[in-house]
Amino acid sequence: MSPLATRRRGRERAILAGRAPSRGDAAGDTLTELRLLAETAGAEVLGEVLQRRGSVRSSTFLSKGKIEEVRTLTGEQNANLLLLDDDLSPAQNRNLEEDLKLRVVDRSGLILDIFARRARTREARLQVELAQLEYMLPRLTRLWEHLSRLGGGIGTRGPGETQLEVDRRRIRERIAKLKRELEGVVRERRVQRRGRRSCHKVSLVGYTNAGKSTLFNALTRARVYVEDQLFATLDPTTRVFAASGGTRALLTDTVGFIRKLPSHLVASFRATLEEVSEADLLLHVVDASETDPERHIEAVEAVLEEIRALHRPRLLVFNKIDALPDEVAWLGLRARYPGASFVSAATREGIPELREAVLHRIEEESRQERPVDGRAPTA
Ligand SMILES: Nc1nc2c(ncn2[C@@H]2O[C@H](COP(=O)(O)OP(=O)(O)OP(=O)(O)O)[C@@H](O)[C@H]2O)c(=O)[nH]1
Ligand SMILES: [Mg+2]
Repeated sequence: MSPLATRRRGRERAILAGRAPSRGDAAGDTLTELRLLAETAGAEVLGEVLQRRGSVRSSTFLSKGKIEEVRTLTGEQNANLLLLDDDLSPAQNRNLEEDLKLRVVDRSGLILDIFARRARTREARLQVELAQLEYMLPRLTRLWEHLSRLGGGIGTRGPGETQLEVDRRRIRERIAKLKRELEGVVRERRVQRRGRRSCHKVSLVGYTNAGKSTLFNALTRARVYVEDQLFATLDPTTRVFAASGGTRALLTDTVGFIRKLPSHLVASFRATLEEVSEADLLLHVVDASETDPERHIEAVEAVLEEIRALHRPRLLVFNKIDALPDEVAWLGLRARYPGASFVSAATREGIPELREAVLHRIEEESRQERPVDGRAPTA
């Protein structure tokens, strides 16, 4: 089902394309994330093409000149895939593929593919399949329109259209079925959470690869999966992480966010993300060694807004301080984010202080908004 699944035998040979950085952006940084995504999806990156901002062509996204550049590179490198850093409309995707005679996968398609590879549990599989089908539905229409136009005339149009209708109906039926199953998952999770109502709930959120799972392990002594790849975690895991003087707190590790996370994914990961929107405190984990942490912070806040969790109490936690280049970088961050915590989940530096800060904060929050039994005030 995944866009890249058809050619998994050999490694995919990919060319990347994206928009050149606008003034003020770190140069050379633009396609770094796409390269990581491509590699996480198992592709080999053989070349890159950058298009000037503002020169997007509505029919193909890439300008004529850039299409020729891609064509040349593809020939030279014997590439079999073009990966776009942006999202394409179904029509742009098809036009580019036709013009280049090359498979084209956009940013959402690529992220969906990675999620599909990562999904292990029933819940994650249901959520990813739903997002994939929603993504496919409008593209399927285009595909059949395209085929019936190619064949043209008598004998092809009828069956083409009929087949399209059949396929669409089957996909819609499957979508409806997945939604029903996911409703069941949402209900199960709600029941589970009800059982934990007397505990304070803390959720880790942050950009993918920020070190959330490593920090989760450091705070709870659990051993969840940690990997230097994007979207290592898809399923939420919850553990007790602190109990002092009657304060019981649970910590949840969950899926990472990314710039332009496909909205189908956000919507279908509702069961997973409800953990976040109902947390008493969010620990927003940021990779301190990133060149532009603010960009990641903003991307995470955009997703929090989408899942209606931006209003939850939040604590900013800079992780990987061991990987900061020098003292100046460290002081710069401290000055810029005075309320934040600074830790290294790897060396455990700052972990005891973070634990204290979290406990202090949840006690403060609960004094403000709830009576002692842990339920929200009724009035
Ligand atoms: N140097 C350094 N590396 C770290 C630290 N914490 C995590 N890492 C590394 O960062 C990478 C990502 O860590 P994860 O804990 O999997 O990150 P995550 O935020 O859970 O990522 P996803 O689940 O993919 O969203 C791994 O290679 C970790 O070893 C740290 O404090 N210092
Ligand atoms: Mg993780």
